[in-house]
Amino acid sequence: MDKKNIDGFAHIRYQKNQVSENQLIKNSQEFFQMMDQRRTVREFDSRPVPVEVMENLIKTASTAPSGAHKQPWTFCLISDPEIKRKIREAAEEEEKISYSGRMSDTWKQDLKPLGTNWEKPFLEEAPYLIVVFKQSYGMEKGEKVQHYYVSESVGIACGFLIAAIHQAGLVAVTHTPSPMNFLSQILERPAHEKPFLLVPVGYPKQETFVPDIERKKLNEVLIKY
Ligand code: IYR
Repeated sequence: MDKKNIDGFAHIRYQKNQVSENQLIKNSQEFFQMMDQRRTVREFDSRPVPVEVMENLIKTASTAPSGAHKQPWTFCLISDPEIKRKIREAAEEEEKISYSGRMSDTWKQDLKPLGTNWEKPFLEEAPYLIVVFKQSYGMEKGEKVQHYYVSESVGIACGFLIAAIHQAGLVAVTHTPSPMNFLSQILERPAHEKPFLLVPVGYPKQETFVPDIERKKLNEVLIKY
């Protein structure tokens, strides 16, 4: 029997091969080593990326678990230079205000090691921008549909997206200009969708540098009981 009825709803058999302890260790080590190579990169090469790759990355992000399986996300994929230009212009306008006043001195001090400022050339240089929207509620046939744990769900999908980008061989920067409502206007998104994250994606510039920063050690992030 591959199907089972629970409370009137179909459940299908799920099979995952039993993996040996040694294989578990090998798999988890290899995945960690691969992910540990990921770095946020803010400088992109102009080399184009096939749209099929971008679609695969977004398909992967959309496999994320979500509250009541409502999948409360929309991914806008932008390659149009004119739209990228508009996004850069609007983002820089907000960032200029943020860096010159909205952000506290402590915040700006904390960002010093990352070498960021209000200028965002990557918004035009990256071959693609992915703008992730969270859907506060759904709209189906003109009716409101309730969504649950929206930020958690979309946050997990973004984690999948960032991992998939790295695994494919590309780089990204998770950019959160604040406020981000200009993205709703430029991309003409409906009222139930709110901008969540802006992710420029592409090949890294031939010669690029990233901040010399370290990740916390396991004993700083793990408490075993
Ligand atoms: N949104 C600004 C500032 C910024 C904030 C944090 I927290 C960062 O980790 C990085 C940048 C910007 O993108 O420059």
